[in-house]
Amino acid sequence: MDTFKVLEIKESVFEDNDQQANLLREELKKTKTFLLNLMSSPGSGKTTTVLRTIEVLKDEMKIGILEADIDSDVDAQAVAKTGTKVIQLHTGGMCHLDADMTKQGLLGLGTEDVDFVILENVGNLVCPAEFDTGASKNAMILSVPEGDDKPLKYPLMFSLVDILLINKIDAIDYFDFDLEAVKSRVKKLNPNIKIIPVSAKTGEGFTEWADWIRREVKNWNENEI
Ligand SMILES: Nc1nc2c(ncn2[C@@H]2O[C@H](COP(=O)(O)OP(=O)(O)OP(=O)(O)O)[C@@H](O)[C@H]2O)c(=O)[nH]1
Ligand SMILES: [Mg+2]
Repeated sequence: MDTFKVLEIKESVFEDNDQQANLLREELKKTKTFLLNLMSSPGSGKTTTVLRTIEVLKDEMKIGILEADIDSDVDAQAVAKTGTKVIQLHTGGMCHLDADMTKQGLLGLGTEDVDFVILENVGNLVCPAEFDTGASKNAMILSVPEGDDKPLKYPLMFSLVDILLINKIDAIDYFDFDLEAVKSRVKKLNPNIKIIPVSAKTGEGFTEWADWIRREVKNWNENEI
């Protein structure tokens, strides 16, 4: 028997997504729930990163996961195996989540006993960046095999997020991927961004990533938006 719900989320009826997003952030602030929106292209390693993040932080935080996909429940199944609270969201063909859809997911998950939620957004390097989900912070992954030119071709997501994980760094010797060029391209778009090279496969970089999460969760619970 499945240990998680699959929720078919409805397209939002709200016209002003930014307003909905701000309202959701205020609610999350009141309930001391830190919501991290994790975005990237399909296959760059979101679920693998979620699984390793759970492994590192599960003993110190109550974690919940929202898995958003157009179809299937393989990602929620992988998370459910760890015993972590998870819900699978189906977007009905949409390639992003907006604030109202995210709120429907959070209601389905139930956040009373959760203090850190990761929303694995739909795999897409463009659409998800166009909608504020109401998240406390936004993170993205660029993986080495995708190429170092992606910040030049798809600048929006890189310019909006708080942190960039450069994943599959274990595979860098097999690709023409100029790490320093990526860093400088991204910093030009977003001077305050934090960049961490990681491998969700080997765990490289996850101490720094976990430290960033701990710090942001603490800030979220102690400071004003
Ligand atoms: N070598 C290497 N492979 C990785 C790493 N992280 C993920 N992978 C592999 O990349 C593939 C895709 O990883 P996922 O975690 O499913 O990627 P995703 O972003 O969740 O994919 P979607 O949900 O389909 O968008 C899998 O075969 C992973 O094992 C890594 O750090 N190094
Ligand atoms: Mg995934």
